[in-house]
Amino acid sequence: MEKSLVLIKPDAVQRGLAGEIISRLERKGLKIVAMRMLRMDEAMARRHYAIHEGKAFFDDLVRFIVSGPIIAIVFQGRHAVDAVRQMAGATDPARAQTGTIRGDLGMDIGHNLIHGSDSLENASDEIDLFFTAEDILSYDRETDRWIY
Ligand code: DAT
Ligand code: MG
Repeated sequence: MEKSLVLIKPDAVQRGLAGEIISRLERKGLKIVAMRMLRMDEAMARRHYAIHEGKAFFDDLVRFIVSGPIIAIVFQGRHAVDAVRQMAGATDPARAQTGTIRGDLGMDIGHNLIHGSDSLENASDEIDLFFTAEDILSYDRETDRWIY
């Protein structure tokens, strides 16, 4: 099944919204298969956001993501990459639809609460930046047969 890397960003941790965000993704049916809390350093942040290097917002983005603890989570499920992106909503919370995490909980593009991988290929690379193969747990949930 597909895996997606989710980051609960520093603003969400500071605002006490980590539980709310994780809960929404769990309630959808996505399964947590790895999770850790950490504070990214600049080198890790630059690697994670390498595709944005050179853009006007890159330095602010790196400064923001290292500004406090984050929670990195691997969510697994059918179409997990798209499911997380849809639930996160548009990049700018001001444009994100009501019902999405960013639309419901955020105000500003520089404080948009959550990262979700944008493709299966990027998900795999992003997961490797935060987790080893042994960190990813494979297990069944009794509820899975009621989700699929
Ligand atoms: P997403 O997080 O929706 O995948 P992205 O990959 O295009 O968005 O950009 C990564 C992060 O960079 C995004 O979550 C917030 C920040 N960002 C993107 N575009 C921005 C902009 N125009 N101004 C300020 N920050 C921006
Ligand atoms: Mg992105």
